[in-house]
Amino acid sequence: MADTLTSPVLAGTSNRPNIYHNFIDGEWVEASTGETFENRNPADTRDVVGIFQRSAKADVDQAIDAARQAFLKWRLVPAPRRAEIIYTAAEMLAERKEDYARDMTREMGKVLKETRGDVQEAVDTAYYMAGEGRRMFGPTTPSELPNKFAMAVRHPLGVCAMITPWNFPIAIPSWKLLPALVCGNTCVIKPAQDTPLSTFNLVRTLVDAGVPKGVVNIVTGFGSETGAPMLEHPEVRAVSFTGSSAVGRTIGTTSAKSFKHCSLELGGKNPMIVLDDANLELALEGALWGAFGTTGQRCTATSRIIVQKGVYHKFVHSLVDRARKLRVGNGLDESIDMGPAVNEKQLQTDLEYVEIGKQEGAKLACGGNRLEKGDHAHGWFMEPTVFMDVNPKMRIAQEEIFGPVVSVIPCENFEDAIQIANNIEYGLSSAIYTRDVNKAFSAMRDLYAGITYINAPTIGAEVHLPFGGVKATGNGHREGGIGAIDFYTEWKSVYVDYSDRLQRAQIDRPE
Ligand code: UN1
Repeated sequence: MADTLTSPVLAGTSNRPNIYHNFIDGEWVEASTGETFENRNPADTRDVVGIFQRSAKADVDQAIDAARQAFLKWRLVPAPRRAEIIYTAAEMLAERKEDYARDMTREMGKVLKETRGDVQEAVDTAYYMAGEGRRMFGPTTPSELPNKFAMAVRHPLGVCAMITPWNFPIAIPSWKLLPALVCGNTCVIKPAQDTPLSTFNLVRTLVDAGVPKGVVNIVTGFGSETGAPMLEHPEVRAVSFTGSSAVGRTIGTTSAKSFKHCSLELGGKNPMIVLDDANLELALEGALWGAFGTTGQRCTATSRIIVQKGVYHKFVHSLVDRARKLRVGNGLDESIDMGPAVNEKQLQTDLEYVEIGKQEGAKLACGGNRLEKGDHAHGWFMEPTVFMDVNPKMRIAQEEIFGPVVSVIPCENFEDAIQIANNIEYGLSSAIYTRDVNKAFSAMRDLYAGITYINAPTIGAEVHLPFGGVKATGNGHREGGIGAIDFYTEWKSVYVDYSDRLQRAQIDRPE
């Protein structure tokens, strides 16, 4: 297996890109279809990052079969031993951080400081999950009967399928793979077709750290051809998906038919409230980072800024001024603030929403255009875009855009702000800027979302806290921290009766 890992690709030449194979049962294998797809650099589409397999059901079945076989042994490896492998992977990932960040910027577009953060998020997750190997606590509790012992233990589920997005191409796979592995599950992962290389980098590290063959498998391809067969396979016990609410609904209903555990992390339309008493400079910095970081392509991106009327004009004016100064370009250049959209389709969606906003009567305060001259000629770039005077009912204030387009909405007071913030289909992240401790605590209680930040933007979740949201953002599960351990384990209650006689719960009671 070591040999196959040192040569996971058919080496490219200067004008022929690398060809990557699926990774199944510790071997690099071609897809049964004989077909492939290209992964191109969104900052310069002349640059082909790699050629990947376009897989179908037969390939998925093979990977699931390998994972099912591997589960028989992996589940019996003591959790602290599994954790040691994950700990080693954390150390290796930290060493490889710069290379993997560069690969990620090249295939996905976000700027280097963010792709370094993405790899770091996987390092953090790995250290946390390695620690879980010596916890994985379950309750022991008194029995109601004498000479009887009771406890609940965590068992792995079996084969887990993961379908991951392109916006956090190492961090999000790590949120899924690492807790699944430490709990004793085996995995088949289908990365987004825009960012498969980053998943290869993560999995390569896990295997180099000692994860045995068949325990983690990668099958690349498109959702309908490669993702769908995972949802229907009877041997898959859990499905974890991060992506749009529309796709999440299909994944949830399909998985339900065979009673799979299903974790959905879906859309967001995250509000940031700025009250009259806020530190305005801090709120501005937060708004720029929250709205235009990752080119607005985060589930947690700040996409609505709800500003109280006393500071509204000053805030919007400064926001527009600062947004215009952001440098847009190739994220490999350290001086760049914002990279391209991930692909042409996403760019078209962003530009369509600019038109929708204009037609709805919102005021385009800055941006709105594609950038296609000079250094931008070969990528999917657009200007950071601010709409002001947005009515909260407008589509640009209700629908997830997933691009660098932010809506500024005026509000009267705190109560009005909370109502606007909550009056939405989604509920992932939320933020409020205020110096009033009473309002801050009221917002912590009243903002209906999975995450609330006080005096910080809507992005920046840490890996040991629950990550996920309410309403159309998910189905009640959380990633990160202990929530992930809950998802990837099944409870078993164990009773040991050492009384040497039949004791009947609920029936044998003292007179
Ligand atoms: C996502 O938005 O898809 O909190 C994930 C954050 C990151 C993770 C975001 N740590 O912004």
